[in-house]
Amino acid sequence: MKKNISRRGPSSAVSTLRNPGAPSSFRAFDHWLERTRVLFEKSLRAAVPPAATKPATIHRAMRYSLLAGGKRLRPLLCCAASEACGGTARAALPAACAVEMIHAYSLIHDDLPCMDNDDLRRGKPTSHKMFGEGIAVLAGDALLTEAFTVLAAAKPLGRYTASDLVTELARAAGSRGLIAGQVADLAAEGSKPSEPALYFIHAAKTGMLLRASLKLGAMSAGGTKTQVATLDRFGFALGLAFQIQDDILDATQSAKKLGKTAGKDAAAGKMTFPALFGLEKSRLLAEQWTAGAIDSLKTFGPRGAALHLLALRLLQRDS
Ligand code: GRG
Repeated sequence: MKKNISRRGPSSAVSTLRNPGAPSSFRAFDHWLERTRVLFEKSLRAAVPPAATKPATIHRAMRYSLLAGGKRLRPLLCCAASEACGGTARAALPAACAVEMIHAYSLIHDDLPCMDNDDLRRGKPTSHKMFGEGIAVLAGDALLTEAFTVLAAAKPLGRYTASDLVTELARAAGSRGLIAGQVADLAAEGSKPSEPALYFIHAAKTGMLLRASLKLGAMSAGGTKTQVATLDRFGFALGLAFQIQDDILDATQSAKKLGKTAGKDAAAGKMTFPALFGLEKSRLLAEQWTAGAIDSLKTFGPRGAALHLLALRLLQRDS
């Protein structure tokens, strides 16, 4: 897997994270978040068949997991990337829905007894607890498949075709992307923690879909090859920062706060950043990767503001 930023990220930029700018830019960002979420949620509800569509069980199960909330990070990145390249959030909606559908499928399958065996997701019973294992497997399969129907209907601007977008997402979700990360994660359980293995798992499991979300947003807007590559670098660094923070929260927050079982990584002997580096160093690494991500946005100027503030918010989150 290509790494465009050094392992530790540029530490010189870390201090700017603690003094990110005027509160007015945060207010504008909050409005952007609200507007973009409303636009996205409406589009997502329409992207999958209504719950009563036969066979109703599968459509109820798909909608149960897909419309259960969550941060909507991937669609927000997708819309912000489109805007950073001079496009609109609306232009990125097919891609935003497709990446969230892939994300929902991966969570359903990850929660299954044969994977992480979890009962709680986003504060609600997991899919297999609600519908049984068979329907949960099928709901994941259906979301994965339908994501490509949704994306194939995209009308990207300029130099890209819907087929380019479909290829990009299929690569990120496939056996050299998300699946590779999950395979490495399964293989690593109970084995001796190693830094290269840890980086690989997180760059694949978390990073690949974040990178694809950004690239698809940029491609939807007809962004240049340089813009797409820059957002890919941003996504790589952001993915690591996000996952380190996720590991820290798993080790330090309650299940009530997280909406999912807490402390599960340590109990399962998972390879995590706190397990390998301790909490203090993990916090520093999360800051460094966030700073590295933000640093790569310079060429976008003010158009990169939403991505910049999204990266900061992710670092500051407590759930
Ligand atoms: C295909 C089974 C299968 C797995 C692929 C993506 C993945 C690998 C597994 C999902 C579980 C997991 C812990 C992934 C790491 C990425 C991550 C932190 C997911 C949670 O994403 P958030 O925090 O979730 O964005 P919300 O609920 O906010 O959408």
